[in-house]
Amino acid sequence: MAQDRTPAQWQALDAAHLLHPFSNTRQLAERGTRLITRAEGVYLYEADGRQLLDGMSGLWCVALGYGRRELSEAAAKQMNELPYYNSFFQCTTTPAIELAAELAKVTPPQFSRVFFTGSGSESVDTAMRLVRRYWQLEGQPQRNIIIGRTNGYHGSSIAGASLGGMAFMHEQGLLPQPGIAHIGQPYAFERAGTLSDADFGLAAARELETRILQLGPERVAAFIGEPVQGAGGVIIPPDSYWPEIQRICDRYGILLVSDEVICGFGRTGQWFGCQHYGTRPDLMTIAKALSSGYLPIGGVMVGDRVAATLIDKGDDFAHGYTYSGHPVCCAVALENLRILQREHVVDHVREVAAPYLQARWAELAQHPLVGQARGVGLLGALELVRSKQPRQWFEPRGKVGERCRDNAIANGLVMRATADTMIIAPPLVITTAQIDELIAKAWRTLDQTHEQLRSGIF
Ligand code: PXG
Repeated sequence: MAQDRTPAQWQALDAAHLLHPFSNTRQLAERGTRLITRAEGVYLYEADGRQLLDGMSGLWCVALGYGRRELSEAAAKQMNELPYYNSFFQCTTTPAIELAAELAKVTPPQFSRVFFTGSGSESVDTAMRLVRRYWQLEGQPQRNIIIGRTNGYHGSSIAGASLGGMAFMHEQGLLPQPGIAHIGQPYAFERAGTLSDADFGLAAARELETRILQLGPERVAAFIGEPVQGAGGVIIPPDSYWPEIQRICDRYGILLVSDEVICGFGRTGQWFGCQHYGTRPDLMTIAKALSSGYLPIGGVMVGDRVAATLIDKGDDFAHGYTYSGHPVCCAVALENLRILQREHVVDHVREVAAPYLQARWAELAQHPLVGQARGVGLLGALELVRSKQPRQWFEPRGKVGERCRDNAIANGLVMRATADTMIIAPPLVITTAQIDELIAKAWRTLDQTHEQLRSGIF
């Protein structure tokens, strides 16, 4: 497919016709896009054959790595049998039923039902609709405010971008929508000051209580959060944070929504991030690793409390998408779940890959550019700083991170930069030898970036 045009021709066509997500089209056209033409295991290959270790699992999704034939075969088989039908109007398909039943097995015990969507954003949209419908059916329609967090990321739909706390997204979209409030994020490196991590975690969680009391508890419907904020820069909350959030949600009777789009399906070493932190969410949004990204599919796991009200007290739930429960996507997701179980992938993360990655990742804190190396499971972040003691960030924020990311790619490693925080989330099947390779490339990248800074190349 890539052979009938040269890479430069592909780039020119791209520049003429594509609008890329979260990108500056003018700048992109000048620089030229990187053309990825194939992938295998944890490696991507560019059109010229150059190999890149994919430290980001695509966009946090390719849990099983690339090239798993069982997944493409599951898709082909289902395509030939029944490429599409929906679950509207009294109909259903067997892959959707089987996947729903399997999800009930692998998720925490309060979940026995799922509402399927086509993406994480649609899942967040659906969660918002479910939360508000729940309170209407409970006879408390005034309970409609959902609280999210600054710098949280819940997708790019109107609901997702509103619940998320990315100021630049709000500005471009006249957001957030009404009925949404935000509290600060549990970002100890930036916000803890002289507080211990544990005390900061409690203080950050108690912002939720303060906001609930300001708004009036009778008006607050739900709190939504990612167990670990991904797109915001792998913000790992102190261990004290989530139990306190749970206590506050319980105290005021508000619903807890765990956005598991990144943390779900093994990323933290548990099946779901809420299990790592010990919370009992009422709703969980899922996507990405549900199908290892091979086909677009997401869903909302609906806990017993919400399901009972929706079913016992409700009539039609006026919500759904053409591709809710798409049979081919469900067949692939089902096979993906089976492989995760058959190959004990989550155990591999918890017992082998995560401890090894975290031990090696921590070594990077010794680099003069790194103010903090943090991680959990197969997530990692490095804070690039101008000075460690006293702590000084680079000004303006983001330029050094961008350069460091470009250096990483030149060194054959995909890392992402959010401002000056370098982040990784490699495929769950990564081996210890591949982790060594990742660390060596990250180290080389930091050295180069440091050298460029010293010689004033910026
Ligand atoms: N919730 C969370 C926690 C996410 O990370 C979404 C919802 C939305 O999912 P969809 O499938 O609609 O994209 C996400 C998506 C990045 C990046 O650069 C992160 C996401 C998507 C694209 C880029 O870190 N997360």
